[in-house]
Amino acid sequence: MSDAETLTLALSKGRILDDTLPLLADCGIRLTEDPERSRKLIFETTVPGVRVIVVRATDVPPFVEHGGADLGVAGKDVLMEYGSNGLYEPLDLNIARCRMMVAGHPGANERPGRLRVATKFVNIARRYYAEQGRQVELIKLYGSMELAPLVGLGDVIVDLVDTGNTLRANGLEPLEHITDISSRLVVNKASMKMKHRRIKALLGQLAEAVEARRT
Ligand code: PRT
Ligand code: MG
Repeated sequence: MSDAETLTLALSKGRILDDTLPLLADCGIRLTEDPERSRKLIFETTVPGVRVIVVRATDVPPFVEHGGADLGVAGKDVLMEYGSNGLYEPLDLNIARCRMMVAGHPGANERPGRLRVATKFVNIARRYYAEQGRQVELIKLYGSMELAPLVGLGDVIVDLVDTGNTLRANGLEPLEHITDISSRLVVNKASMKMKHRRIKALLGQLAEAVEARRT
């Protein structure tokens, strides 16, 4: 945990940063420098004692759980895959929305026998197929999942889908909807106790900013 006077918020470059910065701005918090154009990893804000660190999307949960940051923003996909009870998840920010899907060539999921599933979300896929009572072979990848079925690596993929353009461009289709995904605010459990007033105030402001953007 950072010192008692400071709130450290962990974000990741790309969608999370793009969608979180406007919400923070609504709360009166602005970064003093553009993180997308900087090699720095720690950024001060216009609010004294509030700083932002930039980490890999999948590193947000461990940074927050183990006290490298008091708060963080992570996709529900990343949180489900991380699979720990060591974090509070008090607010759905309703940003970076997409769907976790099974995808592949049409009918690929109906193939009899043991389905071969290529994915970076092995824990989510394992849980999903266990609930379906379907035997699968999981193949762990770290990216470019859409390529796998094109070269015969697995029958289907489990991946995030937004517009569906990436699937279409590769002749693939969404086949099964696993769950809806959005990004969540996560909070370190000790920080929630030790910095309760500051965190509660920020949570309230963020919740209002999120609500104002619905409709
Ligand atoms: O890129 P890096 O490996 O560093 O990390 P990351 O890929 O986890 O980060 P990033 O910034 O790509 O995604 C951060 C979070 O954004 C994810 O954890 C999701 O919660 C959320 N999100 C929302 C998405 C998408 N939409 C999305 N469309 N994450 C990824 N995609 C990818 C998807 O994997 C697929 O390759 O976009 C492609 C599909 O998009 P469409 O529009 O063509 O369907
Ligand atoms: Mg990415």
